[in-house]
Amino acid sequence: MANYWNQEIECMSREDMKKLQDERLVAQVKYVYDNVKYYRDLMDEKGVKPEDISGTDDLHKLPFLSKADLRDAYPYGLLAKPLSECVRIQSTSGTTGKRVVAFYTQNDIDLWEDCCARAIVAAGGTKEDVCQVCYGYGLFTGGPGLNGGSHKVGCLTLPMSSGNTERQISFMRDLGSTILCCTPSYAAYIGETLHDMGYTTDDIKLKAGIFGAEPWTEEMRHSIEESLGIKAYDIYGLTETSGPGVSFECSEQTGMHINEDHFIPEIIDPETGEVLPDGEVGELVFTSITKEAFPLLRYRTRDLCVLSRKKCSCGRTLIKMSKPMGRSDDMLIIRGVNVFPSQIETVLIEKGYTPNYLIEVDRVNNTDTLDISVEINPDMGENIAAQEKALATAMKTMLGINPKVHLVEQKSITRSEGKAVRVIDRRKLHD
Ligand code: DLL
Repeated sequence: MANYWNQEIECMSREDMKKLQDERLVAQVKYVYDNVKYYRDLMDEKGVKPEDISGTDDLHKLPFLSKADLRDAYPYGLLAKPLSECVRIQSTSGTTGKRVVAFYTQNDIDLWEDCCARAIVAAGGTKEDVCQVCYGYGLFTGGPGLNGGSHKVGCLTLPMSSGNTERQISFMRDLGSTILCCTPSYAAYIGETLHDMGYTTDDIKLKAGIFGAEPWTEEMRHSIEESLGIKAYDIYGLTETSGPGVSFECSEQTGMHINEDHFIPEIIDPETGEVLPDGEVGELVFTSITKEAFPLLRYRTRDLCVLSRKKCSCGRTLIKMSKPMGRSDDMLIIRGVNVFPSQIETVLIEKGYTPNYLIEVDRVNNTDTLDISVEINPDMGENIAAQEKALATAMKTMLGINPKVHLVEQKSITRSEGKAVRVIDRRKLHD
């Protein structure tokens, strides 16, 4: 039996979905124009009035919003409701510049948790499940979002937050957790710790994992699925759009269904801003059509991905987005070549190494350097120099440039309990 949280919406005909989006968009644009001076000024500057927007076909007429706008308008400049009607804030983990702060009315929280409930049900969750949430709680949206979704579905919810990995495993065993929610890098760490503690997948009851908040490759998915004995589902979202649950994976595991009754996606050329057709890689842009406190029209996520309208075997008709291939600002330009950390991860796991690695970029005598440290796999024999050389050759084929590869001791690379930090770019420190 296919399981949906809201079958009427998730399997709605394209025609009805467009109608729903058209109606909601028209109302949301007027609402934002009337209540958010910052965006009204942007529309006025572009010469667009709410009356010019009669449906999704007019979306391209609206101005974009970017993270820079959020910083300009910090903290209250994009708020569409009086503070007295807001009941919560969440915020990004932002390490540079000002944080992004998002506001929620009670209705916003209900809709957000509903989106997360759809994701849990799509991963096979029911009220019989025990759902262990090891995303961080607090300002980060991961813990609160999945926690709320899990309650809605009626799972027994374990609000663990991240960290104390051995205790996570004790709880998982004692309470028979069946669903695990955390970042993929933390899931990999939990799997590693389980085996280090002398257990196997027979000692736990997990069946599914809902992993997101950072990029992860297909190779990483297979490695986590094997080490925890589960099916691993992707989930996507960002603080600006409420948090996790903007899109979620179903049993087909070929991309994430976007909750289009709340968010209209577009793909644009990140350089020109031009809207690209489905199937082309570009920057993902979202327009919220149901949010009350913090509505964002044409918000540029900086995440690069592809949209697909192919029919899905799960029966959902919601459009799918591919795994983000990284953020446009995650891309490293090394000696003029574009390098994504995910390409490095793919090679490492394909070649039998663990997903514990560190990428260091620097500039020495005006030339960019790329050093990749990865932990030794003792099954690969004693000749370290030969292994480093083989890995460097495989990297060269994938990336087009020559890195220096360093095999380091097992467990010497710091494990992540939240979003992994895998790149240190020292060039920025010199600039
Ligand atoms: O990471 C929200 C979230 C929590 C999503 C839990 C999924 C699970 P932020 O901290 O604002 O919010 O970071 C948002 O993280 O623009 C992407 O670059 C990245 N990201 C989120 N989900 C995925 C994913 C949360 N499934 C930023 N794959 C986004 C790749 C992801 N990147």
